[in-house]
Amino acid sequence: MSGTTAVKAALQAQRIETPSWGFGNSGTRFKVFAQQGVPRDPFEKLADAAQVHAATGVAPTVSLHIPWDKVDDYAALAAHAADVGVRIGMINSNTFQDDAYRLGSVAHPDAAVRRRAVDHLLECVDIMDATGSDSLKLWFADGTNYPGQDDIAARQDRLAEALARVYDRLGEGQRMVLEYKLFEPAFYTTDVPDWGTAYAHCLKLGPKAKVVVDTGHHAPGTNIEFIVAILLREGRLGAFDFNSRFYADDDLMVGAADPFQLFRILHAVRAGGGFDPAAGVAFMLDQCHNIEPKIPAMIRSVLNVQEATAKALLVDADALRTAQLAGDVLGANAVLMDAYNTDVRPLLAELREEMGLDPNPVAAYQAGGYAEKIVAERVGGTQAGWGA
Ligand code: LRH
Ligand code: MN
Repeated sequence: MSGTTAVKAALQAQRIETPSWGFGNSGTRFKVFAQQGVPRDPFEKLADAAQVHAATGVAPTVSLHIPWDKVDDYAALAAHAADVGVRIGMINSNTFQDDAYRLGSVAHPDAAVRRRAVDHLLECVDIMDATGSDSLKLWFADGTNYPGQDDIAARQDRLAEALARVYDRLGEGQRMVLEYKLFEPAFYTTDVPDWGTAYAHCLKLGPKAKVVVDTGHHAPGTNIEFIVAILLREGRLGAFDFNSRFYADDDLMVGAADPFQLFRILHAVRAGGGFDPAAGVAFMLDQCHNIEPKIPAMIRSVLNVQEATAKALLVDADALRTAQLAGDVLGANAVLMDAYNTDVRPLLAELREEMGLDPNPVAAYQAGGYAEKIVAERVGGTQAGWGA
């Protein structure tokens, strides 16, 4: 993309969705460290998300997770979102925490359990209607722990049947995005373990079904930008769940563990036309801030995505193509590395000032006094968490 002006325009048009659950308490099976000032309900989560948007200018939507964000009046929740300056984004289903789901949900051997799971997914579409959300995000913990525990193909049949029921319920302008994950909580088979399985189900369902790439859901060493390039080429990349990891699904801040990988992924997005709003790719964060303060971590994460995006947009595409077509291996690699090694922070600081924002959003947030305010105000009640 030639010219700083065009790069700035693309950065200003970028939209990064924050996860409501990233503002609540989270942890591991070993411990959940509660933090003072954590939201007690979805209304307070939206207020915190509004701080991230106010500081960065590019995070206007918040993804909800049901039942973690269950309320009596979803229209009131959507109105509250508007009052604080954000909108409700994707609706995430949850068929991984009920006792009934020990052996799976939509792939469970028992039809009654499958019906229960499908009813929840259909309820999530009702919530999309009530909140104005256009996307249902599906991740299934379904799988097995031991060879022979269940029939692999039969579970795929059950999954396909459930997905078709939900697909048929989608209304005008609504879509569903299917997330894959290699393992955990299942440790032998996972029913949607990789992009190929998710893609195959989406193809069978129809054009309103696309794939979610969660950057923490692959086997170590997986070339995620290859998957991104393929899904974009097929028009089936629906969304990213951005986070980073050193080992497994660590859900650390995006770009923290491997900023070069994030750059390569966003370069593949750019090369595949994924930054074009018409491509319909949603850029979301899906993280857990187990030990770090949650709102500054979310702001830092948005900045990490912006920095990697700016570097990807600064790649000299013409020089790259020329070198690639000439078989100039080192030349082509150098074009990419020049962009990656560019310090884009001054450009982003300048853009923020042009957007009327503080060039240093984290410092601006910390100077604003909101952190102290919520610690003082949010006394009593039950802090939000995963409820597991
Ligand atoms: C599963 C996952 C999925 C969400 C959950 C919070 O690991 O990535 O996207 O439902 O985290
Ligand atoms: Mn995810």
